[in-house]
Amino acid sequence: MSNGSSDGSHLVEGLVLRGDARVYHVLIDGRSRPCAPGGRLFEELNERKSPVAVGDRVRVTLEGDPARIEEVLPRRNWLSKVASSHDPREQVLFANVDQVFVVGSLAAPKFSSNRADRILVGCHWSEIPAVVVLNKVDLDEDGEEESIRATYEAAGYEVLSTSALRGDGVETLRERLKGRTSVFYGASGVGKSSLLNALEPGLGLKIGKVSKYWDAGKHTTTFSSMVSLADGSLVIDTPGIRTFRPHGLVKTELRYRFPEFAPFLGKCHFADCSHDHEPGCAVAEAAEAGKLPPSRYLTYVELLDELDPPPEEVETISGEFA
Ligand SMILES: Nc1nc2c(ncn2[C@@H]2O[C@H](COP(=O)(O)OP(=O)(O)OP(=O)(O)O)[C@@H](O)[C@H]2O)c(=O)[nH]1
Ligand SMILES: [Mg+2]
Ligand SMILES: [Zn+2]
Repeated sequence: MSNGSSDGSHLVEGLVLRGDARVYHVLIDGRSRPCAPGGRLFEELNERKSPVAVGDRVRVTLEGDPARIEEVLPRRNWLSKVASSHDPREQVLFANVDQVFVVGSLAAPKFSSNRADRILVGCHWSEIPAVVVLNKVDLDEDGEEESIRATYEAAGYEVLSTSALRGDGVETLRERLKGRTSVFYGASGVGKSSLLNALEPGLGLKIGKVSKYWDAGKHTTTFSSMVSLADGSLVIDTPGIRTFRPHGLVKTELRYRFPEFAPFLGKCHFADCSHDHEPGCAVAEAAEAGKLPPSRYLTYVELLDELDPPPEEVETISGEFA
Protein backbone atom coordinates (compact mmCIF):
# COMPACT_ATOMS: atom_id res chain seq x y z
CA MET A 1 0.00 0.00 0.00
CA SER A 2 1.32 3.43 -0.90
CA ASN A 3 1.99 5.84 1.92
CA GLY A 4 2.44 8.92 -0.22
CA SER A 5 0.09 11.61 -1.54
CA SER A 6 -0.44 12.30 -5.22
CA ASP A 7 2.51 14.72 -5.29
CA GLY A 8 4.72 12.13 -3.61
CA SER A 9 4.95 13.73 -0.13
CA HIS A 10 4.92 11.56 2.98
CA LEU A 11 1.59 11.02 4.76
CA VAL A 12 1.08 10.42 8.48
CA GLU A 13 -2.09 9.34 10.26
CA GLY A 14 -3.83 11.41 12.89
CA LEU A 15 -7.04 11.86 14.91
CA VAL A 16 -9.13 15.04 14.56
CA LEU A 17 -9.52 16.54 18.05
CA ARG A 18 -11.14 19.83 17.20
CA GLY A 19 -12.50 21.75 14.25
CA ASP A 20 -12.51 25.56 14.31
CA ALA A 21 -13.92 27.42 11.31
CA ARG A 22 -11.41 26.15 8.73
CA VAL A 23 -8.57 24.80 10.85
CA TYR A 24 -8.56 21.35 12.34
CA HIS A 25 -6.48 20.28 15.32
CA VAL A 26 -5.12 16.84 14.60
CA LEU A 27 -3.39 14.57 17.10
CA ILE A 28 -0.26 13.20 15.42
CA ASP A 29 2.29 11.22 17.44
CA GLY A 30 0.91 12.57 20.72
CA ARG A 31 0.98 16.20 19.59
CA SER A 32 -1.92 18.40 18.48
CA ARG A 33 -1.16 20.22 15.20
CA PRO A 34 -3.23 22.76 13.27
CA CYS A 35 -4.10 21.42 9.81
CA ALA A 36 -6.02 22.80 6.85
CA PRO A 37 -8.08 20.65 4.50
CA GLY A 38 -5.99 20.04 1.38
CA GLY A 39 -6.52 18.85 -2.17
CA ARG A 40 -9.85 17.25 -2.88
CA LEU A 41 -11.11 17.95 0.65
CA PHE A 42 -10.58 21.66 0.14
CA GLU A 43 -12.60 21.56 -3.07
CA GLU A 44 -15.39 19.76 -1.22
CA LEU A 45 -15.70 22.53 1.38
CA ASN A 46 -18.47 24.25 -0.56
CA GLU A 47 -20.27 21.13 -1.61
CA ARG A 48 -20.27 19.51 1.79
CA LYS A 49 -20.77 21.35 5.03
CA SER A 50 -18.20 19.29 6.90
CA PRO A 51 -15.80 17.10 4.94
CA VAL A 52 -13.83 16.56 8.16
CA ALA A 53 -15.36 15.98 11.60
CA VAL A 54 -14.07 15.58 15.14
CA GLY A 55 -13.25 11.92 15.69
CA ASP A 56 -12.16 11.39 12.09
CA ARG A 57 -8.99 9.45 11.38
CA VAL A 58 -7.14 11.36 8.69
CA ARG A 59 -3.99 11.24 6.61
CA VAL A 60 -1.92 14.39 6.77
CA THR A 61 1.04 15.73 4.86
CA LEU A 62 3.32 17.67 7.20
CA GLU A 63 5.16 19.52 4.46
CA GLY A 64 3.86 23.05 4.16
CA ASP A 65 2.47 25.47 6.69
CA PRO A 66 -0.11 24.70 7.83
CA ALA A 67 0.00 20.93 7.42
CA ARG A 68 -2.74 19.58 5.15
CA ILE A 69 -5.36 16.89 5.61
CA GLU A 70 -5.32 14.91 2.37
CA GLU A 71 -7.77 12.15 3.17
CA VAL A 72 -10.42 11.10 5.68
CA LEU A 73 -10.18 7.38 6.42
CA PRO A 74 -13.43 5.36 6.25
CA ARG A 75 -15.72 6.12 9.19
CA ARG A 76 -17.01 3.41 11.51
CA ASN A 77 -20.07 5.59 12.19
CA TRP A 78 -21.08 9.25 12.28
CA LEU A 79 -23.96 11.46 13.31
CA SER A 80 -25.20 14.09 10.90
CA LYS A 81 -27.97 16.63 10.83
CA VAL A 82 -29.47 18.95 8.23
CA ALA A 83 -27.14 21.98 8.36
CA SER A 84 -29.87 24.56 8.98
CA SER A 85 -33.37 25.57 7.95
CA HIS A 86 -31.85 27.46 4.99
CA ASP A 87 -29.20 24.89 4.14
CA PRO A 88 -30.29 21.30 3.41
CA ARG A 89 -26.72 19.94 3.20
CA GLU A 90 -25.51 17.16 5.46
CA GLN A 91 -23.52 18.40 8.45
CA VAL A 92 -21.44 15.65 10.00
CA LEU A 93 -21.16 16.42 13.71
CA PHE A 94 -18.69 13.77 14.85
CA ALA A 95 -17.44 10.37 13.77
CA ASN A 96 -16.13 7.05 15.09
CA VAL A 97 -17.73 7.16 18.53
CA ASP A 98 -18.95 4.41 20.87
CA GLN A 99 -21.88 6.27 22.42
CA VAL A 100 -23.72 9.58 22.64
CA PHE A 101 -24.90 11.09 25.92
CA VAL A 102 -27.98 13.15 25.13
CA VAL A 103 -27.68 15.80 27.83
CA GLY A 104 -30.66 17.85 29.01
CA SER A 105 -31.25 19.76 32.22
CA LEU A 106 -34.32 19.46 34.44
CA ALA A 107 -34.46 23.24 34.86
CA ALA A 108 -32.67 26.35 33.54
CA PRO A 109 -33.24 25.48 30.72
CA LYS A 110 -36.28 23.25 31.17
CA PHE A 111 -35.98 19.74 29.74
CA SER A 112 -37.03 19.58 26.07
CA SER A 113 -38.34 16.12 25.26
CA ASN A 114 -38.71 17.22 21.64
CA ARG A 115 -35.01 17.99 21.30
CA ALA A 116 -33.96 14.82 23.12
CA ASP A 117 -36.29 12.69 20.95
CA ARG A 118 -34.88 14.19 17.76
CA ILE A 119 -31.28 13.48 18.75
CA LEU A 120 -32.20 9.95 19.83
CA VAL A 121 -33.83 9.37 16.43
CA GLY A 122 -30.60 10.51 14.75
CA CYS A 123 -28.45 8.23 16.91
CA HIS A 124 -30.75 5.26 16.29
CA TRP A 125 -30.65 5.88 12.54
CA SER A 126 -26.83 6.08 12.71
CA GLU A 127 -26.73 2.97 14.91
CA ILE A 128 -24.88 4.77 17.70
CA PRO A 129 -25.90 3.71 21.24
CA ALA A 130 -27.34 6.60 23.27
CA VAL A 131 -27.81 7.36 26.97
CA VAL A 132 -30.08 10.11 28.33
CA VAL A 133 -28.54 12.43 30.94
CA LEU A 134 -30.80 14.55 33.16
CA ASN A 135 -28.48 17.19 34.58
CA LYS A 136 -29.18 19.83 37.26
CA VAL A 137 -31.13 17.42 39.50
CA ASP A 138 -30.35 19.93 42.25
CA LEU A 139 -32.82 22.30 40.54
CA ASP A 140 -35.63 19.76 40.04
CA GLU A 141 -38.17 21.57 42.20
CA ASP A 142 -41.13 20.41 40.11
CA GLY A 143 -40.07 16.77 40.56
CA GLU A 144 -40.01 16.04 36.81
CA GLU A 145 -37.12 13.60 36.92
CA GLU A 146 -39.27 10.53 37.55
CA SER A 147 -41.66 10.91 34.63
CA ILE A 148 -38.93 11.86 32.14
CA ARG A 149 -36.91 8.87 33.33
CA ALA A 150 -39.91 6.56 32.89
CA THR A 151 -40.51 7.82 29.34
CA TYR A 152 -36.98 7.07 28.14
CA GLU A 153 -36.56 3.85 30.08
CA ALA A 154 -39.75 2.59 28.42
CA ALA A 155 -38.04 3.25 25.08
CA GLY A 156 -35.09 1.14 26.25
CA TYR A 157 -32.62 3.92 27.04
CA GLU A 158 -30.45 4.14 30.11
CA VAL A 159 -31.17 7.37 32.00
CA LEU A 160 -28.57 8.98 34.30
CA SER A 161 -29.43 11.79 36.69
CA THR A 162 -26.58 14.15 37.47
CA SER A 163 -25.64 17.42 39.06
CA ALA A 164 -22.39 18.94 37.87
CA LEU A 165 -22.80 21.39 40.75
CA ARG A 166 -23.33 18.92 43.64
CA GLY A 167 -21.62 15.90 42.12
CA ASP A 168 -24.66 13.58 41.98
CA GLY A 169 -24.19 10.83 39.39
CA VAL A 170 -20.71 11.96 38.34
CA GLU A 171 -19.07 8.68 39.40
CA THR A 172 -21.69 6.64 37.55
CA LEU A 173 -21.06 8.78 34.49
CA ARG A 174 -17.31 8.16 34.82
CA GLU A 175 -17.98 4.39 34.86
CA ARG A 176 -20.06 4.61 31.68
CA LEU A 177 -17.37 6.62 29.91
CA LYS A 178 -14.53 4.29 30.84
CA GLY A 179 -12.41 3.03 27.96
CA ARG A 180 -14.69 4.50 25.31
CA THR A 181 -15.08 7.45 22.99
CA SER A 182 -18.24 9.32 23.95
CA VAL A 183 -20.04 12.54 23.05
CA PHE A 184 -21.96 15.04 25.18
CA TYR A 185 -24.67 16.50 22.96
CA GLY A 186 -27.71 18.69 23.67
CA ALA A 187 -28.96 22.25 24.05
CA SER A 188 -26.86 25.20 25.16
CA GLY A 189 -26.69 25.78 28.90
CA VAL A 190 -27.66 22.27 30.03
CA GLY A 191 -24.20 21.70 31.55
CA LYS A 192 -22.23 19.58 29.07
CA SER A 193 -18.95 21.41 29.71
CA SER A 194 -19.73 21.65 33.45
CA LEU A 195 -20.11 17.86 33.63
CA LEU A 196 -16.74 17.44 31.93
CA ASN A 197 -15.14 19.85 34.40
CA ALA A 198 -16.75 17.90 37.26
CA LEU A 199 -15.29 14.68 35.85
CA GLU A 200 -11.87 16.24 35.33
CA PRO A 201 -11.32 19.53 37.20
CA GLY A 202 -8.02 20.13 35.36
CA LEU A 203 -9.80 20.59 32.02
CA GLY A 204 -10.95 24.10 32.89
CA LEU A 205 -13.50 24.23 30.05
CA LYS A 206 -15.31 27.53 29.67
CA ILE A 207 -18.74 27.55 31.36
CA GLY A 208 -21.60 29.81 30.36
CA LYS A 209 -24.38 31.69 32.06
CA VAL A 210 -28.03 30.89 31.56
CA SER A 211 -30.05 33.96 30.67
CA LYS A 212 -33.13 34.36 32.87
CA TYR A 213 -34.93 36.10 30.05
CA TRP A 214 -34.62 33.33 27.50
CA ASP A 215 -34.15 30.46 29.92
CA ALA A 216 -31.49 29.28 27.53
CA GLY A 217 -27.74 28.99 27.39
CA LYS A 218 -25.56 31.45 25.53
CA HIS A 219 -23.61 29.08 23.30
CA THR A 220 -20.43 29.15 25.35
CA THR A 221 -18.78 26.18 23.66
CA THR A 222 -18.40 27.19 20.03
CA PHE A 223 -16.56 24.21 18.49
CA SER A 224 -16.62 20.50 19.16
CA SER A 225 -13.48 19.21 20.80
CA MET A 226 -12.29 15.87 22.08
CA VAL A 227 -10.79 15.78 25.56
CA SER A 228 -9.20 12.93 27.41
CA LEU A 229 -9.89 12.07 31.06
CA ALA A 230 -7.26 10.81 33.51
CA ASP A 231 -8.30 7.18 32.96
CA GLY A 232 -7.89 7.53 29.19
CA SER A 233 -11.60 7.86 28.32
CA LEU A 234 -12.22 10.19 25.40
CA VAL A 235 -15.17 12.61 25.40
CA ILE A 236 -16.28 15.07 22.74
CA ASP A 237 -17.75 18.28 24.14
CA THR A 238 -20.04 19.93 21.59
CA PRO A 239 -21.67 23.35 21.18
CA GLY A 240 -25.32 23.52 22.24
CA ILE A 241 -27.87 23.14 19.47
CA ARG A 242 -31.29 24.74 19.03
CA THR A 243 -32.93 21.94 17.14
CA PHE A 244 -31.87 18.76 15.43
CA ARG A 245 -33.10 17.53 12.07
CA PRO A 246 -31.77 14.10 11.18
CA HIS A 247 -30.19 13.98 7.72
CA GLY A 248 -30.97 11.23 5.22
CA LEU A 249 -33.85 9.69 7.15
CA VAL A 250 -37.06 9.23 5.13
CA LYS A 251 -40.66 9.22 6.38
CA THR A 252 -41.19 5.45 6.17
CA GLU A 253 -38.07 4.78 8.25
CA LEU A 254 -39.02 7.05 11.14
CA ARG A 255 -41.38 4.64 12.95
CA TYR A 256 -38.55 2.17 13.58
CA ARG A 257 -36.51 4.86 15.37
CA PHE A 258 -38.99 4.91 18.26
CA PRO A 259 -38.23 1.48 19.78
CA GLU A 260 -41.31 1.47 22.04
CA PHE A 261 -43.64 1.74 19.00
CA ALA A 262 -42.67 -1.78 17.90
CA PRO A 263 -45.52 -3.72 19.62
CA PHE A 264 -48.11 -1.52 17.82
CA LEU A 265 -46.66 -1.53 14.30
CA GLY A 266 -48.52 -3.75 11.87
CA LYS A 267 -51.73 -3.52 13.94
CA CYS A 268 -53.27 -0.48 12.23
CA HIS A 269 -56.43 -0.58 10.13
CA PHE A 270 -54.56 0.45 6.97
CA ALA A 271 -51.59 -1.65 5.98
CA ASP A 272 -49.74 1.44 4.71
CA CYS A 273 -50.62 3.55 7.79
CA SER A 274 -48.12 6.37 8.38
CA HIS A 275 -49.28 6.60 12.03
CA ASP A 276 -50.25 10.21 11.54
CA HIS A 277 -53.79 10.13 12.92
CA GLU A 278 -55.28 7.83 10.24
CA PRO A 279 -58.47 6.10 11.40
CA GLY A 280 -57.75 2.89 13.28
CA CYS A 281 -54.06 3.72 13.85
CA ALA A 282 -52.79 1.47 16.65
CA VAL A 283 -49.88 3.80 17.42
CA ALA A 284 -52.06 6.90 17.80
CA GLU A 285 -54.58 4.92 19.88
CA ALA A 286 -51.79 3.68 22.14
CA ALA A 287 -50.61 7.26 22.69
CA GLU A 288 -54.17 8.36 23.49
CA ALA A 289 -54.65 5.48 25.92
CA GLY A 290 -51.40 6.32 27.72
CA LYS A 291 -49.65 3.14 26.56
CA LEU A 292 -47.11 5.31 24.77
CA PRO A 293 -45.86 8.63 26.17
CA PRO A 294 -47.79 11.40 24.34
CA SER A 295 -44.61 13.51 24.11
CA ARG A 296 -42.88 10.82 22.08
CA TYR A 297 -45.83 10.46 19.71
CA LEU A 298 -45.98 14.25 19.26
CA THR A 299 -42.31 14.33 18.25
CA TYR A 300 -42.97 11.49 15.82
CA VAL A 301 -45.81 13.38 14.12
CA GLU A 302 -43.80 16.61 13.99
CA LEU A 303 -40.74 14.92 12.49
CA LEU A 304 -42.83 12.94 10.00
CA ASP A 305 -44.02 16.22 8.57
CA GLU A 306 -40.43 17.44 8.05
CA LEU A 307 -38.89 14.35 6.50
CA ASP A 308 -38.75 13.55 2.80
CA PRO A 309 -40.80 10.75 1.27
CA PRO A 310 -38.84 7.65 0.25
CA PRO A 311 -37.33 7.82 -3.26
CA GLU A 312 -39.80 6.78 -5.97
CA GLU A 313 -39.64 3.12 -6.81
CA VAL A 314 -37.91 2.74 -10.17
CA GLU A 315 -40.66 2.08 -12.68
CA THR A 316 -40.11 -0.91 -14.89
CA ILE A 317 -40.52 -0.16 -18.57
CA SER A 318 -43.81 -1.77 -19.48
CA GLY A 319 -43.49 -4.99 -21.39
CA GLU A 320 -39.78 -5.34 -20.80
CA PHE A 321 -40.10 -8.12 -18.23
CA ALA A 322 -43.42 -9.49 -19.48
N1 LIG B 1 -27.58 24.30 39.45
C1 LIG B 1 -26.81 23.73 38.52
N2 LIG B 1 -26.22 24.49 37.57
C2 LIG B 1 -25.45 23.86 36.66
C3 LIG B 1 -25.26 22.45 36.65
N3 LIG B 1 -24.48 22.15 35.59
C4 LIG B 1 -24.20 23.31 34.97
N4 LIG B 1 -24.77 24.35 35.60
C5 LIG B 1 -24.72 25.77 35.21
O1 LIG B 1 -25.33 25.90 33.92
C6 LIG B 1 -24.69 26.92 33.16
C7 LIG B 1 -24.32 26.40 31.78
O2 LIG B 1 -23.34 25.37 31.90
P1 LIG B 1 -22.37 24.94 30.70
O3 LIG B 1 -21.57 23.81 31.22
O4 LIG B 1 -21.66 26.12 30.13
O5 LIG B 1 -23.45 24.41 29.63
P2 LIG B 1 -23.15 23.78 28.20
O6 LIG B 1 -24.13 22.68 28.02
O7 LIG B 1 -21.72 23.43 28.06
O8 LIG B 1 -23.54 24.99 27.22
P3 LIG B 1 -22.95 25.35 25.74
O9 LIG B 1 -21.46 25.27 25.79
O10 LIG B 1 -23.45 26.74 25.49
O11 LIG B 1 -23.56 24.37 24.80
C8 LIG B 1 -23.50 27.37 34.01
O12 LIG B 1 -23.87 28.58 34.68
C9 LIG B 1 -23.29 26.26 35.00
O13 LIG B 1 -22.72 26.69 36.20
C10 LIG B 1 -25.91 21.69 37.67
O14 LIG B 1 -25.82 20.46 37.74
N5 LIG B 1 -26.67 22.37 38.56
MG1 LIG C 1 -20.25 23.99 26.74
ZN1 LIG D 1 -50.83 3.59 12.33
